Amino acid sequence: MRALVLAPLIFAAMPFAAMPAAGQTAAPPAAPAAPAATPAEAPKGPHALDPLPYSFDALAPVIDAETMRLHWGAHHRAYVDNLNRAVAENPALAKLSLEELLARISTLPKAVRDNGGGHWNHRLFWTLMTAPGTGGQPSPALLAAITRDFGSLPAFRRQFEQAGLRQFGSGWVWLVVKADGTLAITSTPNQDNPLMDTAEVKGRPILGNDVWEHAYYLSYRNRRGEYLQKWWDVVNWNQVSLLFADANGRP
Ligand code: MN3
Repeated sequence: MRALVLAPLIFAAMPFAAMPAAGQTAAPPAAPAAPAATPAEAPKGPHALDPLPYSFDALAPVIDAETMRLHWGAHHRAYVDNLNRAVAENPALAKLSLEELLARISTLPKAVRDNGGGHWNHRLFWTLMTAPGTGGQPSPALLAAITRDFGSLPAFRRQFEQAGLRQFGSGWVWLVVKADGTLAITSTPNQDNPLMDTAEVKGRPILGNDVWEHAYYLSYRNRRGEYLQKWWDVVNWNQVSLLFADANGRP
């Protein structure tokens, strides 16, 4: 009985449909027409969307899987695609690194500012997080600098949360190493960041949190303060400590 049941499936799988009958010519299957509303495909480079360093659900319950899927797969992807479109229009810009673009952003088109910032910010952001409770603690050197500049680690966290809450509308809150080696908390609107020549407080970000609603709205609705508090559970202090050491070693 088994062979009788399987036989039609085996025949169905054979590529008869691809073989022309006698007297006919094989026509290639028609390609489906592209929907008229689809924009032209973005150039493949020079900028690229890297894979997330963990699964979509790795940060749950602090950040839910659907938020991560949309945030990385739709929002970050759009920044990369639109940045590539923007630099494709200007070959001189296509030769510059992302950080070289940010350093002269005041001279560049708004599309480069919005999407170049969006790409740089999110690329850093993914690396600053890890599964809840696995991110370790600030290194002794970083903890000493935080204590020196903010009083204590809890005091720093409160000030960082407050800066995130005070950022009106969409933006980011940052911990930066300034040129003089001190730490500062700052926030920026939209997709700006402290590497841009337009930034009020300039420095190298070693920690940053995205306070756009797309970062938290599915789980936290309008409760940005709750998101900022719970976010500490997924902060990857091991990575932040490496970034601090690297920033301190820069000229
Ligand atoms: Mn975002």
